[in-house]
Amino acid sequence: MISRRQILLAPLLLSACGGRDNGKTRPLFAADTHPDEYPTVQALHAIDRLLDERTNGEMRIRVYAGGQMGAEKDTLEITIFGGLDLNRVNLAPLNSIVPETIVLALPFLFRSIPHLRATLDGSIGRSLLDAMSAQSLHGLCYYDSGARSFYNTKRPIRTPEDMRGMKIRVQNSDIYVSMVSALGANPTPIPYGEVYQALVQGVVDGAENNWPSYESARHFEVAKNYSLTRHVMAPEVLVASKRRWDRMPVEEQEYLQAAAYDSVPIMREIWDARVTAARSRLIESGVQVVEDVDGPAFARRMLPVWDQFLITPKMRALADEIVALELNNEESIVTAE
Ligand code: GTR
Repeated sequence: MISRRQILLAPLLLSACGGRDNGKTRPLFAADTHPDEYPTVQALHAIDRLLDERTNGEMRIRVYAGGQMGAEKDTLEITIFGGLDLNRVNLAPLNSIVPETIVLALPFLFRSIPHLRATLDGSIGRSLLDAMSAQSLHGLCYYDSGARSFYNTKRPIRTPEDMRGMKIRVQNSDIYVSMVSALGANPTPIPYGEVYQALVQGVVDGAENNWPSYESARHFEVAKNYSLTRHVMAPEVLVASKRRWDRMPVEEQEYLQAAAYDSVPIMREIWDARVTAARSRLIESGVQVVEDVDGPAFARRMLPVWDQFLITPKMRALADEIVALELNNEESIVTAE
């Protein structure tokens, strides 16, 4: 079925199919659900600057921010069939497309942000990006998304019992649905751009996200109880359409891949500063932060969720490998959240 949005996007999609515009190489089209100042979009602009410098303006990126291209699930489909060249999405909508990615979305998998970053930067991270090529996507890099925590309009959440019966918005991924059900609440998948309205209208009582998204999407204005459950640390991902990737000369592929990798530390710096700033602005604006969350009680409820989603020995081995990953001086590495 062709949607209204796809019809509206038709001219863009058609021009996306060709590599050149009036004899000049046209920019790569990139989508992001966040507004322009958000760290993931800033990372796309950083890639554009790096490409511009390194190729004398031959390779550029045009960023369509703020969800202009639609919800992540839809933009991923467009990327797969080649109508978008680049797409920055959260891992969640990729879970049903590339099942192995579920491993990184397992609740309470990562001990800390340094543990997450070490996993993503190492061979496990790369192997999951490579797994995307079977689904017509080329995984370029990961970006930080911090830790996700629950927030709601009703009451402070300290234990899973406090969530009983609450309607909680989740991302478009089965593991989030199961996770929220296992906590005794009612999961409702809703696209990111519609969550604010759903909170205002009481369609849902709460949602879950990191500090910058909670602030940027203005959910804090309605749902003022933010409980530091830090239940998921699934990252953001930048993917390229494999159709486009495969048509690029090797040299261009190398420029793009290198610029994507080089944008990761740039984004991390922006991210850490943004988390700290968002957190203090939100506390100042009256958000009630619940620090004394019973973490082990939440984690215990997640054991059946792990069993439900680790469906192959390979996925189980990957999760075990991540848990066993040791870091030097992990305690002393300072990150924002
Ligand atoms: C944010 C993420 C978005 C989107 C959003 C959501 O943290 O950056 O890409 O996935 O969460 O909850 O839908």
